[in-house]
Amino acid sequence: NKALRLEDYRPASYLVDSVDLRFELDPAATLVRATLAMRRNPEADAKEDQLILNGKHLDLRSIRLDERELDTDHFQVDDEHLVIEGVPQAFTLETEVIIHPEKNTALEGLYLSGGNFCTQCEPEGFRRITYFPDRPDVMATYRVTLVAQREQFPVLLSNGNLVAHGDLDAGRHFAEWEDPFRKPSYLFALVGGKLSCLEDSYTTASGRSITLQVYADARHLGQCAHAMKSLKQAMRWDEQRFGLECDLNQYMIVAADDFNMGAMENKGLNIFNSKYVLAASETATDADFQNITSVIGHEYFHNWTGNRVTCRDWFQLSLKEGLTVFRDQEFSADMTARPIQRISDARIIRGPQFAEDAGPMAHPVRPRSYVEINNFYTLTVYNKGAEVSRMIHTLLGEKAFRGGMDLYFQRHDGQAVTTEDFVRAMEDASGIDLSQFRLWYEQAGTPEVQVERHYDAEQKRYCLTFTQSCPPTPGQPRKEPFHIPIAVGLLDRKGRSMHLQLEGESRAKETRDRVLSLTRTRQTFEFVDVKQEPVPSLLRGFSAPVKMKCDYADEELAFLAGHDEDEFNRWDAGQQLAVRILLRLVDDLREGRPLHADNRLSDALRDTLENPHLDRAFKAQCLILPDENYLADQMDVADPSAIHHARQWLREHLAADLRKTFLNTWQDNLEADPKQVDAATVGRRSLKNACLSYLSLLDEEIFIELCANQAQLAHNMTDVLAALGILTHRDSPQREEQIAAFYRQWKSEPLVIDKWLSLQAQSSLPQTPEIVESLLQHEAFNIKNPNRVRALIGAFCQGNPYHFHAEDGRGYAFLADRILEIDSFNPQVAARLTTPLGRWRRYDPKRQQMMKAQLERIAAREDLSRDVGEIVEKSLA
Ligand code: BAL
Ligand code: ZN
Repeated sequence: NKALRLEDYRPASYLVDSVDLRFELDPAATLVRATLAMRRNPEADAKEDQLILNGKHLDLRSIRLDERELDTDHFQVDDEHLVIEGVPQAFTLETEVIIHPEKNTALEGLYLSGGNFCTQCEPEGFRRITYFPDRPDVMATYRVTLVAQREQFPVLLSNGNLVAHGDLDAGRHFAEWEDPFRKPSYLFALVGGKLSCLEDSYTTASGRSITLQVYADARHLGQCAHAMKSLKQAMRWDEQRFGLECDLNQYMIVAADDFNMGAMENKGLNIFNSKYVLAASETATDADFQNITSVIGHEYFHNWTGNRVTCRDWFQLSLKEGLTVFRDQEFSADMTARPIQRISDARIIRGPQFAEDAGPMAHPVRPRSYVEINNFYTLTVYNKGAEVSRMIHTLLGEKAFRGGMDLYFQRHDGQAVTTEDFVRAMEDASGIDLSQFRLWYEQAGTPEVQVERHYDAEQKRYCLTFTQSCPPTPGQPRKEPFHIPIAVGLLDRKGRSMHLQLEGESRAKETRDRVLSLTRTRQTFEFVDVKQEPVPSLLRGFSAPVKMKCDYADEELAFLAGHDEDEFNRWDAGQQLAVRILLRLVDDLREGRPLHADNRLSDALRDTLENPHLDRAFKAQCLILPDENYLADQMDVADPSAIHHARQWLREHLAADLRKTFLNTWQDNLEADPKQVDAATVGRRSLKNACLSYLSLLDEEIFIELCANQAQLAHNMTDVLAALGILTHRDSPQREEQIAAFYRQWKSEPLVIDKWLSLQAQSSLPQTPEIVESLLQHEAFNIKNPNRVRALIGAFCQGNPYHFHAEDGRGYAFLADRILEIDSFNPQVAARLTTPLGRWRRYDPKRQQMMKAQLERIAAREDLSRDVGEIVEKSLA
């Protein structure tokens, strides 16, 4: 498996001006006729007359060049390419191929989901549909004709506008679609099947009316309203924040049950994993509703950041993904509550993204090489990429950032460009030099920033000295210093933010919250006129994706948790305190010492819960202790068992210590309208359920009864699942009853059954591994469906570290078996599952040996996919 390198990029030899596609849709054998108007690329280096097209799993029927049938002497075909010799400067190429959607289990290209045709072409699925220069810098206009049996496939959709439709012979009908915008092949889409449609319209800021359609199967049409509402909110938001208007007459969203990704931004025809479209308060949690808002926003925002301006090559993936995640995070923050959104963004970065940075697949936001591009749709490219866009925003400020975005579109609309083009637009619009900042795109790994502080009481001066470093990552043993924006505040004894004046600045500048630019390896910032020794609030709002290390005393963390005006840092101080306490407990457990409680955390949580000025959703966030995976990442050698027991012990201790406060808070928030999903109601629900989860740890049967009642009687999925989640960890008759009752009630709703599978997979009960094995055989489980796989296998192997890392190695063998099984039909999904095994170096020698043995077993498989092969190979290197 050969790696592709960024430095080997060359412009395409031939371009495509227009594409005419005709599909005769048949599940077993679909005929695809493609007519491509092609010409030599004046930008191409070599002047050879050889045309190389991508094509995979295609049965070639015929080729015509300028209407002349080519015989086999003039072309060669292998598994991946069609090569035609001696093509002219400009020509028309017509190919006919047969493809087999029904047999397509990889879910790339054209396949069937629930009996409907749908497509997934990003990044390289179009080559499974027809022969084509399948790369994002080849952009063309598309005209698409879909032909199918009317009764079986009454709805026929593709990108753009419907220009003709009608009946044909033998019960067939057709629809013809034209997309006026030039686009890369990865944005092509078609859908065909029995679908119902929720329709609405949207009037843009400039007064154009756009038809909005959300397609789903008929029985789920009642669950599409939230998606539609989110779409309209996203359209308005992008006009207001970025001055970007929808450029289409018709915007379609289709819900598909079988989907590798979350959703796909195909021009005018977004195809979504149904998980990110369908929601009703009886069937979806508040988190599901929020995810839908964010993913609908994300795909819509791609229409400008991704579609109008696309990527030159796949090394530039973060150009569209990082920027679009930043945009969707900002949208969600405006639709809900900014600090809560930021906490959720930071949880992803500091948890799994930092782990990715520290593991065998670590790569820069703009990777330099890859074997299989599907493996690079990562948290680094997406979420760290979003942090990189956010840091540019922080350094430039809103106005200059907006100027940079305007300039980016002005320069590059209709083009396929690079991250460098984006940064240059930001620089040119703002006049701010981002030369050093570019290293964020090029260097992998998580920077660490060590802080030293010094107060000179006599001179009233306060110094913060930062020292940055970044550990080696594969292929990058040494790193240059990054440009790190560090937002800071200084708190006085009463917890008020002090005036901030740096040495050399005039007093006039009134500021209590500012961003320091750390650019050197070691750098000191000296504040003057500091009347008392402050407690610094560092990296406010998580202003950079770094590990900030400060030698705070526990009291200082508790003080910040009680006073910081920056809500993110207030939450974070509590988390840091909890991490310290938990790691001490882990040590005590490992050394066989008795466990002791630390009152500082209880006191801080009590103060938080009783503070009338704090938002309920924020309080609920403060009650969630750092998760087991995160704690494992903070240890030199992770000990999943000790972590699990220490965390459980601390939760029980907090429950006992704060019983009265939890009970009062739970009672005060009982009235949360089950039908509402507004921010205030969601906050109420999250807080009462967080309290209930603590109360259930007390040895009081009443709380278990309460959970059983809530699981059985609540009319809101968040409430039901919160209660059932508590019960799944308890070996009790109520557990069995409620799990069985839940299944009976929801067995015809696959997305709800995913929740049922996940809860059981994440249980801490000793019988969980057997239960997970047996659920593989359950009628509700289908290993071919990516959502089911993630719900059961993903939840067990990534969301239940205690059992996955069981000392007998059974969890590892279980995962390796599943990876091998799934790899034979869906490599993309199999590759994603491999991550936990790749972290083997983080564990003790015995676990290391067992995890490594499973990776070697996978690597030994002869017909392993490129996807799994790359990850396994890098994990073992
Ligand atoms: N482009 C793939 C799915 C997404 O990021 O929107
Ligand atoms: Zn995206």
